[in-house]
Amino acid sequence: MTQFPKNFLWGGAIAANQAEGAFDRDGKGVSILDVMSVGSKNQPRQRRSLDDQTAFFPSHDAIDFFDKYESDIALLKQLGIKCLRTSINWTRIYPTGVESVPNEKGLAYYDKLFDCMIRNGITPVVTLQHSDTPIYLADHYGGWKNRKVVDYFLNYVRTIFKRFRTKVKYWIVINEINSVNFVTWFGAAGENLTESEKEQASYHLLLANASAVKIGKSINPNFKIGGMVTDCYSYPYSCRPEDVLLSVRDKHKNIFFADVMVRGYYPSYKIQELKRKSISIKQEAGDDDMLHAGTIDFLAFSYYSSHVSSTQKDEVIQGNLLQNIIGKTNPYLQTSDWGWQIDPLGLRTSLNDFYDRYQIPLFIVENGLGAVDNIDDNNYVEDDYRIDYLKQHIQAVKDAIDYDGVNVMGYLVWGIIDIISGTTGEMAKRYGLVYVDRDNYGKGTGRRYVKKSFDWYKQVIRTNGENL
Ligand code: BGP
Repeated sequence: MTQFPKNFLWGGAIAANQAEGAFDRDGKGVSILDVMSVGSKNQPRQRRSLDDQTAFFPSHDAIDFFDKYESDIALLKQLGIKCLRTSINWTRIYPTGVESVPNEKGLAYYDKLFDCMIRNGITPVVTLQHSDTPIYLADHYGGWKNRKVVDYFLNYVRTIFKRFRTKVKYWIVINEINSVNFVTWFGAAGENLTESEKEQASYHLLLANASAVKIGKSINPNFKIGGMVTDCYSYPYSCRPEDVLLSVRDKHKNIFFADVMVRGYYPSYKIQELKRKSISIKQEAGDDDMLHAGTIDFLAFSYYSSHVSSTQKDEVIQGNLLQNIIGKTNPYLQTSDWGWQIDPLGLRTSLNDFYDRYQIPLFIVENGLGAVDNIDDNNYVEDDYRIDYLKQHIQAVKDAIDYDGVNVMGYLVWGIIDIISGTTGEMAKRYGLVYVDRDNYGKGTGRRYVKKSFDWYKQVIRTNGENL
């Protein structure tokens, strides 16, 4: 009989900016995401002025998790999840990022939230930065390309680690650190980084990640601190040697971040690339030691889709906002309503690939299906398509553990309660096992209704993955 490990971390995940709302309450400052308007499958979110009456900003109310966390956590207790991943919004704690004293009301909110989770038997897994850099740091410092942002971030990190030293054990420093490769809000919001600024920003993010690990361990040696990437496994489109080599190159682009976080130094392929492009990274004394000292305890990753590397660029997938990391459509796969290709076996391949390379515990901290749900007259959603997606992906994890011997710590369903989409800000792109009555423009009662997938996942957890 196939067995998931006894203490397998079954759970769900959300992020502060996509769930909390209350964007200006209790002294919170404005983050980059708070000025991003709603987009759609074909229209990326755009930076707009806060007083622009024609713009709708989904993060401002999101799903009101800020006020509704107690009843939401009670619902998640019924689901039986062992852990919930959420993030701390940096701007609740340091509204502009540069204050010397943290905002006590922001800290008090997360005290209440974590206490509530713990009371309900749900272990918090906490991300320190989930895309919500203070807008002040983006506008006045140019975002992560500026070294000062590392210092401000570490000031915030120190505050958080000290405050929640005894409440939180599992930490993820930066959400999808490799997404600096393809989203603009890592830089000065709305502005594209030049290649050398992007390399400098990547360096700062990696340095911040390593320093956070070091700081965390000095505050509580029992902390388990992970680094996180979005998985970008890329198949060669064909066995043409050119396609195969391109898939290696594409892999380097993304796995570079994991290589540094796990191994503690820049890999030789990156060093050669920087030389070739005459890009020199500005470093300071002691940085190399810091990268080396701050390696991660586990590698966390999000997985939604595999990708294809092809030297023939004629068939780029349309509608996927991450398309600049994608070559061709994979003819063997189906796509979601938002054009993301569905590939459960790809998850197993990725797990093997990561584990072969690093031999450290892996944590799937985001996986799920963003789909259009139709709620019936009885307020019920029969989301068999979601059950099917999750079932196949969990089966792939099971096989990776049982057959391939991969060390997997846990599996979290992304957007366990419907939240706003990260890439488009839409509410209609739903991942949840709980339906939230709210539309793309914030209209609706905000009431929660369990979907069919809720009961399905409940029995998966109850049987520790035996009944899929
Ligand atoms: C990841 C982000 C999440 C989440 C997820 C799904 O990149 O870490 O914040 O948004 O993608 O994306 P979306 O919500 O756009 O479907």
